[in-house]
Order: sequence, then C-alpha cells, then structure tokens
Amino acid sequence: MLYPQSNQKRSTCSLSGIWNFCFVPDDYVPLAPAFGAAPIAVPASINDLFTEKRDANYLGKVLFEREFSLPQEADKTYFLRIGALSHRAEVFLNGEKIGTVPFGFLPVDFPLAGLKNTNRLSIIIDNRLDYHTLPMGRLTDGGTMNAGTATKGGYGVRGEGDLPRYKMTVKHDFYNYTGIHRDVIVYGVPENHIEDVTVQTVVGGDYSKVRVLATGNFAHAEYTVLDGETEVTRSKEAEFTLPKPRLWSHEDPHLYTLVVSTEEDEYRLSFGVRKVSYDQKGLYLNDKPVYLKGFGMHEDAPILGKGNCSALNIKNFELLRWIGANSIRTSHYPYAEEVMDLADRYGILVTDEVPAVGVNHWDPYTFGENRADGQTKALHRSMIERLWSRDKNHPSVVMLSVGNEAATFEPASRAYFEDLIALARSLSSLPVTLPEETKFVEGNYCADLVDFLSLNRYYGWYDETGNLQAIAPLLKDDLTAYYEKFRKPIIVTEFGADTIDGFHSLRKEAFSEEYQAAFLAENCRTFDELPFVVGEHVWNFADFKTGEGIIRVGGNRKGVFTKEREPKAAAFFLKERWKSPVEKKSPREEK
Ligand code: GCB
Repeated sequence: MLYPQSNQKRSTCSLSGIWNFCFVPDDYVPLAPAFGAAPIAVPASINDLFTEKRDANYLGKVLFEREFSLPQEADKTYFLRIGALSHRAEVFLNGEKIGTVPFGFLPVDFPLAGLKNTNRLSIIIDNRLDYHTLPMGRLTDGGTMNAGTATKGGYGVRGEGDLPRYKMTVKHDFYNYTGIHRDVIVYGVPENHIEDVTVQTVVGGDYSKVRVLATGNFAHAEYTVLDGETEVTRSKEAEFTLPKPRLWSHEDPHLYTLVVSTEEDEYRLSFGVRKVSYDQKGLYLNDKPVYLKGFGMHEDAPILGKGNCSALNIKNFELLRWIGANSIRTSHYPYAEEVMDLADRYGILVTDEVPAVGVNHWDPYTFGENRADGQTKALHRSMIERLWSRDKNHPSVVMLSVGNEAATFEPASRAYFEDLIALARSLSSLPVTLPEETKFVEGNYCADLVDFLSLNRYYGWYDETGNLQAIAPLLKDDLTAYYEKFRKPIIVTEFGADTIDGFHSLRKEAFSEEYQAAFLAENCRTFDELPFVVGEHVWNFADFKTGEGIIRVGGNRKGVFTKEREPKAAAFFLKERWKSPVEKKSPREEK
C-alpha cells in the first residue's frame, strides 16, 4: 500500500480542516446535505471538542460531511484515502455509497469515479464496539439509543434536544475516542500506475543487495537510489547492488530514497538498509544485540484526542531522544503513517501492534461462538495483513505484535492465535509477539507460539500496591518461570505506577512522583539481574484518557510525561539509566 504522494505524475488534495458534523440515527442516508450541522475538525477526535458530557461520550453514528473540488485531469484516476477513523464507517460520494471502512487505526482507499466539479463527501462513523470489532468491547447500561429523534437544527447537534445518549457506556481499556483521526486525501494517479512497492534489503544476508517488487500496470520500471541528492545506483533490474551501504540503526538512522519510474508513473520511497534477526538470547540489529529501552505509548493529547498532529509527533520523538529511549510499542493499535516515518528518521525501533485489545475477561469466557469467534478472527487477520502492507518498508519496524493481553489462559485461545501468528510469520521475517498479562505458565495456551515473550507486569502497583520490597521477589519468580518453561527471551512490555504530577511524598507513597521513580528503579534493577530480559518498555510514555472509574484520576496517570508532555520525576531517573547501555549481570555474548 502506497502513501499518497504528489510529484510531476501524481497529485494530492488534502481534505483536512473543518467539516460539517451531526449525530445521526442508525438508518441515516446522506441523500441531501446535512441540515443544521455543526463545524468539526479533521483530523481530531470529536470528544474533547464538546462542552457537554453526553455529546463527548456519545455512542452511535455520527456524520462527517464536506464539499470538495479539485482540478481534474482526463488521464488521471482518482482515489480517496482515509488515513484512519474510529471505528467503522460507510462512505458516500454525492449521496451514493462508495464503500465501507471495516476497521479503525488503518488506512483505506476508495476509487472515485464520476467526480463532479463540486462533490459532497459524507462519512458516517459508528463508534460502537462489540465482540466483532477490534478493539473488542461492549456497550453497557442499555438506555435507548435514540439519536434519531430530530431536534431543532438537525439530528441531536451538541447539547440540543433531550437524548438519553449519556446512559450508555462502553467497556474498553482506554477512552473510546471517536472521529476521523488521520488525514483524508483525494489523490490522482496516472491510469497505468504503480500500485505497490516492496523494498527488501540485505537480501540473502548480503548487506549490499536490494530487491524491489513493484506492482501495477506497466511494462518496464527503472529503479534509482539516491543518498540525499546523490545518485548511488540506477538499475533496470529489480535486484541490484548498493555499494558500501550505510546501515540504518538507532545511532545512525540513515535513509536512502528509492525512485521507481515507469512509462507513465513515478513513486519515491525512503528506505533503510538494516538486518533484523533473533534467537533464544534476544534481538539483533545488523548482527549486534539490542536491549530495548522505551515505552508503550498511546496516541492521545489534550484537545486533539487521537487526531494526528505533526507538532505533537515531533515533540514525542524529541522527548524519546531526550530520555534515551531506543524503542516503542504502538500499544494498542497501529499509529499514524507520519509517526512511522518519524520513527525511521529518529532511529526508534518499533513493535507494531494490531488493535486486538479487549480480547479478555468476558464473562464467562472470551473465545467462542458470538464472542471472539470466526468473525472476529477474520477481521483480526485482515488487520494483520493491512498493517504489514502499510508498514513493510519501514526500517524502524522490528517486531510484530498480534494483540495485547488476550485471554491466553483459555484453552480456545490457542486455535485462535495459532493461525494468526502463522499468518504474521508468513508475511514477514520479523519476530512475532503477543504481550501477556497471563501469570501462570501452566495455564498459558499461547506463549510457546511467539518468538519473544512480552510480559506486562504490575508488581508494586496492581499487586502489592505501594510495596517496593515486594517487586523483586515476585518479578523474579514470575519471569524465571516463564523463561524456564518456554526458553524465549523476555521483554517486559508494561510496568508502571499511576502518578499525579506535583504530588510528593517523602515516604514514597503510591501516586507520588517519588513512588513512580522508585518503582521503576526497582523493576529495572531486577531486570538487570535476569539475563533473559532483553527489553524494558515502561507503561506509559504519557498520561492518557480512559473512561471514568475509581482507579482513574483523570485518566491513566502512569505516564512518565504528563499529557502536556512535561516530565515527572521518574523521567530523570530513566534519562540517567538509558543514557548508557544497560548493564546486565550476565551479558549476552556477541552473536
Ligand atoms: C494493562 C493494559 C494497558 C492498561 C494498563 C493499566 O495491562 O495492557 O492497556 O492501560 O494495564 O495501566 O491498567
């Protein structure tokens, strides 16, 4: 899948900006322009833009609509790209349905036939989660979903009318942000265009061999590699040599540009030359062992919600660099394509995760008919495929995660994940993982399937709250039991303590900045004693929004940075720890 691009052969027209917005009934069809609509921002979540809670927490269908015009060229074919929305949608052009968006967090493209001078684009989003969406979730507390009651000025626009929407809540691990979260772009390509490009580097273990697979409607292609402005190779063969390649790494994230030219089309793509390998001892980049230091993140910021924002993305990566992190996990869904581009540029190693979160703790079971079943699995499968087709050319992506904290303690989880992990392996040569909360090794039905054990552990927080002394013994027993049974390297993919910035405690009480710093230090000290721990990802990079509940004081506060991206005391501990290589008690030998 190619990101829309404009050059002498291709054009793009961004539809980001202000759109029209309404809450709509389930059977709404946009035959005519929305009546009495309110302005809304794209990309952004709608939730934090509203002043009324019932609007912010609305569950059901919402309409986004706008007009657009663009100069059209007769020899071009036009497509619509929706970067991502949450969670499902129907898309209409001039009142006619042109497609459905089956999932959130990943891009979709629709061909645009019959464009007029002025066009009306309508996107009806449904933000409800169920057993057949990913994230998996459920609406609770009934209440009649009655957004269809026409109120003055249209369909339940902002605080008008008396709709009982607020009665519904959703069971979901983080806040159910709603909206068009990434850019919407109309793009034109030549009729005979390049459809996809896959760049494979270090072919057959040879650092200087590159192989390109370009698909589409063309007879001949030429491949040019640029290093900055300088041409380093030009080839009519899809496999060629890159003399003395400068390798991509965390320390030197060097990128080349590949230009694919055909009779009618041209596409430019940046790529890095790097080799990812792994064994029972851990992960290697360019044959050197890497210890992962970093965070589980969220796309979440004040006002924007999950809306992609270049300024915010840069700030996040500057903070990752400042603190000395070398890696992140895109918990719990694929991040914006712009984020992946920045990870390539900043040299941040990424564990790329699909949004299979919430696949756990359903009463009385999770896996089975009308729960996580064949339908959920088909969606899950299509999301793994789509993720890889989107991210396969990013040198920063070093691992694939097929979900988070699934009910791997249920025997039926095995049949479900066996195929999905096999699918991930068939798509790429990268290691595959599934972050786990399941504690008891004997009751884990999936851990032997993955290449890295990713364990989310909260000793000293959810278990033994406030007890720093309990962390090391509990963690050591748990991690050692996992390693001894499965003999796979372990990454601790979550460990964290909620912390209210500005709350201090000399005795390091829970929720204080002092407790968070000491809690992280104690966890890290323990990892250093366990040679099979090959990575630490603190939960979380920054505070993020959740539903309201008695364990959430204004959301999940386990951030090392606040939502505004200011450091808590723990940030200085991590910066000190991560500025130099993490010293293990028994370091791995060089491979
Ligand atoms: C977890 C989840 C993560 C939550 C975290 C917490 O295990 O994977 O999504 O935010 O716990 O802080 O409760």
